[in-house]
Amino acid sequence: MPLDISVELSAWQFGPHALHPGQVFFESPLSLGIVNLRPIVPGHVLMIPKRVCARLADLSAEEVADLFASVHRAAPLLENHYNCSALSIAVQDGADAGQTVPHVHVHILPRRRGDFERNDEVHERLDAISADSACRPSRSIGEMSEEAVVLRRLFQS
Ligand code: AMW
Repeated sequence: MPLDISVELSAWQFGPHALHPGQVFFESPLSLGIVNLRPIVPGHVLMIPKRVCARLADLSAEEVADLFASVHRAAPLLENHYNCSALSIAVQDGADAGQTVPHVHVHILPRRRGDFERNDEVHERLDAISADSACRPSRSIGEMSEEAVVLRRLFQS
């Protein structure tokens, strides 16, 4: 009998959420790149430290360096893959700044001219993530895994 993809166990957590292995598209010594449950734009992904840690200041210097080196590596690959001209790279560090998952995460969003009516709307959309979840339903593991398979290939060349 085939294994139900949705119940496969993962070694990794994103805050309180167990990650499905199919969500991970990038791995470095201390960081992971994961596809997003509810992306705001196509290619909106998250870079996270492997260790569950709520705030940026809680990370070690090695974890910060590895995390941002991972963002630096992924950013141009994503911009090119999504045929975009820019990126929004954002950290909501703490609940009062809009952080909804208590695990440091760097949002990477491929951007293009005119993708939002007002450019700063992207920040409002990031802030509205939990409120938005009713009208922007969570993606299936199958859909996220398909995206991750494609993104993994970007790092192979
Ligand atoms: W925050 O408002 O904490 O800056 O952003 C949380 C991000 O995490 C959102 O982009 C949301 O869609 C995403 N997210 C929440 N739960 C999961 C999950 N289990 N897997 C992947 N992404 C998730």
